[in-house]
Amino acid sequence: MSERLALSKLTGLPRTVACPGYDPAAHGSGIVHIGVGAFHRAHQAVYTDSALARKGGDWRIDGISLRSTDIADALNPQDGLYTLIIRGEEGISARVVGSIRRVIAAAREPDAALAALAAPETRIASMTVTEKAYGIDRARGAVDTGHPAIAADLANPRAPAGVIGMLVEGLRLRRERGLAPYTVLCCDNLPDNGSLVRAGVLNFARRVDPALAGWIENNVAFPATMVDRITPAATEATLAEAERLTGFADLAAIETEPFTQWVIEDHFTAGRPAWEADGAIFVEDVAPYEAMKLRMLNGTHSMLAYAGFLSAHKYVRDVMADAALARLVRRYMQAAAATLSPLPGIDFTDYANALAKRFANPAIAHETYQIAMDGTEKLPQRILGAASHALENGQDIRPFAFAVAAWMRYALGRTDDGAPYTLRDPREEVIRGALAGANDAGDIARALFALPGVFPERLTGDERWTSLVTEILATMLHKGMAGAVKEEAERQSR
Ligand code: CS2
Repeated sequence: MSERLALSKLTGLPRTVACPGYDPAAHGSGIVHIGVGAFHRAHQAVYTDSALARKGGDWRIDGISLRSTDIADALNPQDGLYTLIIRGEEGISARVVGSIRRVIAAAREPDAALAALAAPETRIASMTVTEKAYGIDRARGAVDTGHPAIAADLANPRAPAGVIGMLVEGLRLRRERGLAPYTVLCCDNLPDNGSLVRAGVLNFARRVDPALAGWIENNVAFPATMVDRITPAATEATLAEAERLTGFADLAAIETEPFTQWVIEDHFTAGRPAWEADGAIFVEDVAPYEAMKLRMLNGTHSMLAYAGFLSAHKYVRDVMADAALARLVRRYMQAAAATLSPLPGIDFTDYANALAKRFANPAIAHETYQIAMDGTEKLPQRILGAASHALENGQDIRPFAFAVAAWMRYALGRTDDGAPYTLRDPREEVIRGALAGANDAGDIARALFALPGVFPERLTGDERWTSLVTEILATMLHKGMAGAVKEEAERQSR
């Protein structure tokens, strides 16, 4: 293996690799980011890198990894540097990103994580921890006391291990020390993510320290954001490619697409980096952008992930090369667009065309099985809200029913050939229990519709919806997924 990438090696990089346009070591940190996964490294860290290059400031990022220690062990010996590989149809480019200062593995150094949140220079606490990590009951705007991290942190709030507990303890320490709070910036694919996290943080704080809750309510900003960049999990091939491009070993390299988008509510009480320098868009209200992205991009992604995985398509690009499935992708986007309120300056047909092109990008190996993960956490905001809207407004519900039937078929945990796979869903056990003894499409649909906290009453209480999902699921069971997809696409062209 070559030498590891590090600050002292930047001058040794080939000219073809773009370097930070600033001296990373000369900038202090101002952001603590929880969840330093591939997505953060392809998105917020890159915007911050560009902002540092163009506008300077002490805005480097101290990462916190909640559970795994791998990313800390990969990035820290590299002085936080990593290679971002961008793969478009036109070719490949590489850039070394310098905005991450260090990563704290909270499981190993819990005090260091809290110290970073409570440090005077920390002005933003942002996060990408995936939907399931929050433990917020959306319907009630309160924490879910049955969520493992919430339960553990409520019992031991001074030594939190989950994201909400950590944000609250960080704020408690700041208040105790007379420091201004940080702005809390949620960058996960959740509707109204700012308000959602605010509700969870306030509710948690109320349970442990009501005076703190009052202080948070009056002083802490929780701007909402819409984030977008298709970023597959890194593989050995990613790391090998980074080494080939840079000449250095890099255990934190990632690859992503050329497209990137970030829409943010400009409400930061303690300042922020000049993210607009790299094209971030600041708006009054993120909600309509978020709805468009969640329903058109992520909803379609989930639909094609279940139908594609079970049609033996490993990658999203393979799904797009399957004419029948590609037609269903188009149909789904159109139906999702019909549930949205108009957004000035955005043509949903153009947006759909751009999405189809991004999904088809032959250079991006995005696994359907990766997107299929955590379905019960993703379905509500991606598919079920749009389905409810369509049902209530007399619009076409069939594309949504097909998507949900595909998820139900996936929830059985075996392919049409009988090969088993794990669902990789936090409710996996519950699903298995619910499906024990379910024999036909009717039993399966009934059992899954009854899962607590997934399907809204508006859908499960409507016979048109439940019978359509059941009917499509029955076709999937009888004809196999590929057969059902073909039949559905033919129906579409009739
Ligand atoms: C995907 C998203 O894995 C998934 O569920 O739908 O990660 C998607 O690639 C991103 O939201 C794109 O911005």
